[in-house]
Amino acid sequence: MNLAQVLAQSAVRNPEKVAIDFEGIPYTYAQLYEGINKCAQFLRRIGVKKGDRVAIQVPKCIEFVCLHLAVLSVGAITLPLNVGYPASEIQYFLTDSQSSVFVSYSKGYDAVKEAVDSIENLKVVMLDEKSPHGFDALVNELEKSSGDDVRKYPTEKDDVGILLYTSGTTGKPKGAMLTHKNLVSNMKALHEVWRWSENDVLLHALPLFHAHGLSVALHGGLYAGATIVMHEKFDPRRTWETLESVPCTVFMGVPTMYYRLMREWESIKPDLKRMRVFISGSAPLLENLFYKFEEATGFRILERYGMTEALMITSNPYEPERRIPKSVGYPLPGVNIRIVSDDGKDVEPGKVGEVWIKGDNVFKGYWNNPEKTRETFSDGWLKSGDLGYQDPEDDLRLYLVGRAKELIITGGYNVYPKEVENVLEEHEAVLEAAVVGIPDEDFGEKVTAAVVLKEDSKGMETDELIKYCKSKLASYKCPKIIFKVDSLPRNAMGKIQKHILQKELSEKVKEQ
Ligand code: MLC
Repeated sequence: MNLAQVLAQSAVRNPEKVAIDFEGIPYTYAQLYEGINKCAQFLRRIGVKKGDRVAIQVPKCIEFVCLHLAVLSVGAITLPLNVGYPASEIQYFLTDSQSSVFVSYSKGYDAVKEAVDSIENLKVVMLDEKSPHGFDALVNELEKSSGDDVRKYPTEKDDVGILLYTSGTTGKPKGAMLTHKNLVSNMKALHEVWRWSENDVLLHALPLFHAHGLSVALHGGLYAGATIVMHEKFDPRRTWETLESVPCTVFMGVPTMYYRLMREWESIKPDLKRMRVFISGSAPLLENLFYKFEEATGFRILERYGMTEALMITSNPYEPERRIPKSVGYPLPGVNIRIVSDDGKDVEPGKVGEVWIKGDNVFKGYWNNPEKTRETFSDGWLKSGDLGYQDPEDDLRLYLVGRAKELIITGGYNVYPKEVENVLEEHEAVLEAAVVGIPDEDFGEKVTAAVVLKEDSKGMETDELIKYCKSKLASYKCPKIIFKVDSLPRNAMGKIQKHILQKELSEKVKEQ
């Protein structure tokens, strides 16, 4: 089983159809697969073998799609990276994953060059013209390639296809290994539940370096044989205009996108005559946004629940009248869930517990980290860290109510406070730091920090600390606000009381 091969069937069925329209440039399924095959041969030529990790840190572009599916088709593993990651994070991802190839672009490469150069046995492939080994070189290589047949490289269902780094409670991100079986089974389940068809036109405005934009949206659209209209960046006004003018049938976004779409609605009120479904995930969708959106557009947003380690887990039903706010619906075909108490026993239906997951969607484990993998599973069940309950009156419909672990979800990105606290505490002026999520209309939650500064640094401006964080962390992880405090609230055992701090900082934010 190979995801790239499964997707290639769409090219066989409908070669002349537009697969992806990237910023106004159309690529047919035949052209896309020619690109993938040529990239596959290029990868073989530079020595990429089965199981090798190929890290890709480039802005959203058609080359990313071709390279990613080429990596999979030669049995190697794609490691997609946010372009916002600074050098220190990139160095960690490349060394932890022992990647053999790093695909970059000149504008971004300068910022990470020093860190990347220090890594041995790493080939750098540049995706644009400014580098001596730049895009021209790659294109020349591709021109020379005869167009290799992707089906030549057999892959087993449990072979890893994608390595996605997720932030961790202890601070260091961990690489979640997603197998071809995970990717293909989940894609097929969503195809059925969301009634994808080749008549669909998906507006794709999500980043490609996460499960949502990559697996759910890109793979889903290609598997359906649909047309994907791709925008490099999300822009709410342009999204409405495109949904109307193309016209599109499917849109997927995180709640922040829906919030921003609503802010633009009144001034544009597009005609959504061909739209079929708006889907939301990666963060909780607030009830008032669900109703506001329905009132304005006539569409009930279909909310689903997923996580990197299990791809998509549950979904609201497709029938609009059965979509309800606050609930994430029912398990997808082939996915099983349990609601479990602290002692590992199933709770009664209706009672809150941790959501445990089993099925072909569940990942293989964390890269090179058997200990964390063991901690994450119990008897073959993935412990999600999310708290929820199933409604006994409604066929065990799932509701999520919180998290067992400290986690901030900001605009659909996960941030573990520990990672940010570690960075803050490495600063010479900081005695100690604590990070919490403060409710925010736009991002859902806003990363916010409290710091106790050392005696001789009390006069330091917090803006300087934010700037420092941005040099060490992707900007979405950095605190939007940092408060200087004299001490952090602690319990008798000395443990920081995050819920008290969260309340205190929320008040301070309101006062601002
Ligand atoms: C951008 N910024 C963010 C942010 N996105 N800060 C916090 N949280 C975010 N999500 C930073 C920018 O770097 C910038 O910082 C400042 O905030 C303002 O940026 P912006 O222009 O308003 O942001 P924009 O570029 O428009 O991005 C917003 C967004 C984006 C919502 C379009 O965040 C996004 O694409 N989110 C989707 C994330 C996603 O795909 N998650 C899926 C994970 S998979 P500065 O300091 O430079 O000004 C998963 C599984 C599942 O969770 O179930 O799906």
